[in-house]
Amino acid sequence: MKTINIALVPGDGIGPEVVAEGVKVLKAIERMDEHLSFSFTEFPWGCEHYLQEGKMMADDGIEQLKAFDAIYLGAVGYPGVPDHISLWDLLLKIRKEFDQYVNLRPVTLLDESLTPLKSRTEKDIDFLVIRENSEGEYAGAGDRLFAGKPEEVVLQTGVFSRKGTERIIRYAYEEAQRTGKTLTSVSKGNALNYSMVYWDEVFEEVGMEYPDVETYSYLVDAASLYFVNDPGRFEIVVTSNLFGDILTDLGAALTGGLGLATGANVNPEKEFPSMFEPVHGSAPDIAGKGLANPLAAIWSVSQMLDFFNEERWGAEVLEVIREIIKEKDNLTPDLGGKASTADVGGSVASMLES
Ligand code: GGG
Repeated sequence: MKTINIALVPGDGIGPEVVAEGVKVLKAIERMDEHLSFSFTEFPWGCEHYLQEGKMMADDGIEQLKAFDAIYLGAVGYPGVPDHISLWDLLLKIRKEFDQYVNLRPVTLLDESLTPLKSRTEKDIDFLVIRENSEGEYAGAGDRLFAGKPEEVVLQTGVFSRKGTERIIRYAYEEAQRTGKTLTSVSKGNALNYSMVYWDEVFEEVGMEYPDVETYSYLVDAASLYFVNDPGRFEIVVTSNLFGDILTDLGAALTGGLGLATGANVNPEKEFPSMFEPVHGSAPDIAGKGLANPLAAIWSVSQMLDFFNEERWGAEVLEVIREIIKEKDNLTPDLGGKASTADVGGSVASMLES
């Protein structure tokens, strides 16, 4: 029997509602697969914890999480707690402490009714963004000098180390080689004349080791335009932390919105737990109303299953999500339906079991 030990960090707002549906799906799989089980341990960390204790997670939170195979996170952020605190002291802290340097964000259209792009079908929008997830523009390096004075200066430094840049680009080449897909690097070397020139150099240098991989290189502004005008040209995209964060929200807009955008924060060496999460935030305006779309959180369960070499289940979960979208009669309001968060999660679980 294989057991995957999962730390649940439902977090804030709609986080607990969508995580509950992902757990429902995992429990359904457990009922069907006598060789696979999941253990769940919940941690009540997030903004409420911050308002009561003055911190987003326990002091030894990272130590506690180390014992798990995976972390399943809902959402972070809530009014009353500055966004940079909720992000840095929980989500980004976990990514950094566990060296989850690869962020896998699929941009995959599951049904053509979901895209605002005219005449685009599922085969036109189906690619993977591999986002650098440990440094770059989100390194947290900077300073605020002369605060409140007329000469105030604020610095936010992008950090592109040899190790960090090379390993994400190498990961992307490996993925392109394994799948036989093209690889596109997105950067901005014309304006960011240190960091992105370096990124482009490393992309070319590492590429020498993968002569069979077909590559393209675009500036981020051009790539944004192509995402909308000609998404079919992308198969695998590798890009920096900030560009990946922004481009994948654009990707979400092309494929049904944030209710369908998933992300895996991966430590490929499995030295530390990896973390699986919907890309969306805590959406406080709809929290507690049963309106949140749980499909992104359920899709992240599919990514989790893939990561633990349970690709058959990963693919089945994604297939059921696709079926539910195509059937249209069991969707949350963001996708034009009337179903509740729990209805949708329950349908995924029962369709898997049927
Ligand atoms: N579901 C996780 C969440 O709450 N994300 C909010 C967010 O702003 N994430 C930024 C990032 O992924 O870097």
